[in-house]
Amino acid sequence: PDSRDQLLTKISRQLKPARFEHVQRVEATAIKLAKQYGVNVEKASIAGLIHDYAKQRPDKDFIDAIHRYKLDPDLVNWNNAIWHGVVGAELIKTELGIFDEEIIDAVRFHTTGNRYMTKLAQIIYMADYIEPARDFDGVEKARLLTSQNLALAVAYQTKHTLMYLLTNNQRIYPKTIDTYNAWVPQSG
Ligand code: DGI
Ligand code: FE
Ligand code: FE
Ligand code: FE
Repeated sequence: PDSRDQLLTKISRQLKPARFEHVQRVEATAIKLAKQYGVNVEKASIAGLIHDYAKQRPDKDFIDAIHRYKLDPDLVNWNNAIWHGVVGAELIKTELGIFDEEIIDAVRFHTTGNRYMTKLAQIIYMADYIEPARDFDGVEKARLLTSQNLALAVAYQTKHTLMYLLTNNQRIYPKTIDTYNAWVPQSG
């Protein structure tokens, strides 16, 4: 397996500087959360670094991969926001030789979440949302919740992402709704 330095070199070839800096902040945030929540720190580091590996690929690469890996055909109706995690996970296996299912799932679910997420996947989902350069209404609440209760933080992010997408007339990927239904605490 690659050392962290080898991985950094490969990732830096795929990403523009601002995005490369983002993934390093996500890594650092994920490592802190992994220590707090008793998750494998090396996996958190790798997953943080690679989560946006495919973010700057041309659409054609994703369309090709959806066919080549026989992924859900409905994926062709979506866009980079959805592809870079779900399809990016397959590119990572092929191009980086990272096959750890838990790491791959953390990448796969980092944008939409999923009904089932390991602690590692929850950490990557949250670290991406709260890394130090993120600045939006509610980010402080998200940071506090993440430090107190990971599951409630996942619910908080999912709800706020949904509200943001609805407000901006964007389509909702069905898995995002699944995530909401699975993680928002039952009441009444
Ligand atoms: O890649 P990042 O910018 O670090 O962050 P991300 O992967 O969490 O989110 C990428 C984008 O995906 C973000 O602008 C919100 C968008 N997104 C998340 N869920 C959905 C979605 N876009 C659509 N259309 N539908 C969704 O369900
Ligand atoms: Fe992303
Ligand atoms: Fe995210
Ligand atoms: Fe990201």
